[in-house]
Amino acid sequence: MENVNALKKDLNVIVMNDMCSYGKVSLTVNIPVLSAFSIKVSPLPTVLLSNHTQYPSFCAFDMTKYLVEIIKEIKKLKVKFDAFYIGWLGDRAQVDLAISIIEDFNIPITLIDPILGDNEKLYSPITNEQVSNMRELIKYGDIIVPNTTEFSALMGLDINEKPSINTIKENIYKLRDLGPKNIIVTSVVENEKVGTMTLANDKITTHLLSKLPIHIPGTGDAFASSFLGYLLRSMSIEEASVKATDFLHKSVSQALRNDNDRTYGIPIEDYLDLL
Ligand code: PXL
Repeated sequence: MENVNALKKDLNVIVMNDMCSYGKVSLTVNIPVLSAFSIKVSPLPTVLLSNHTQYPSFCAFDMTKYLVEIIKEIKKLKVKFDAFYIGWLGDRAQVDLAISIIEDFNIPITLIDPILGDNEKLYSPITNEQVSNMRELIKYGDIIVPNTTEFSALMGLDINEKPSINTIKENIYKLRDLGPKNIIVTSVVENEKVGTMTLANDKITTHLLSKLPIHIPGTGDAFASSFLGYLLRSMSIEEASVKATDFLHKSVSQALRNDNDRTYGIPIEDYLDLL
């Protein structure tokens, strides 16, 4: 990793996301990736699951009532957090909890990964009400990182159809009108390429690399975590977005070459040295 001086500062990130016992997504991706940047992670697990929702069956336990108590105690510690990362939220009460953290903790950066779906489908437990809640929450985001399915869901576009690069360009300012300051759309595809479109500081930049054939769960979590790592290690939003896109591209390319269980997700531990 670059920027050795930037590695010296003590950085704390609080992450509100679900925790799956099996399958490499959400907190089990956030923690190793952010830790690889020497960032301290304080996890707030929103839901405990047996495994992620790409498997045909799973069980899930809502953590709201415990989180309320945990957040009260964390507040007493008066820790200065450098960023607040929000991922998978259960019901409305969890959205309100996230808003209470934003309002009470005075954290300089709020990054929201509006986890709702992928591959032109909402994840099986996600309801239209959760989409509406997320549409409301994103106004608090300094940066939001929807994939193209989440972009369509937030914008009320047909989620069964992958938006073209022109459709994303036409709609990205409208998404910003809902309140988020900066937007990075992931899994953007054009011709034989895949990558990200970033709207930051009023400017759109697109970073596309060679298209990879297979979708693997957890790539959005790895993107958002590495993006935040680079951002906190002093890169601009545009630079951090390019670096995170490159990291994902390299790690997915390698994961495809190896004979991994693709439903499980990227074994991210194997690829931290690519950061
Ligand atoms: O990576 C997104 C994600 C997060 N959390 C859960 C999931 C998924 C994707 O499948 O199932 C529980």
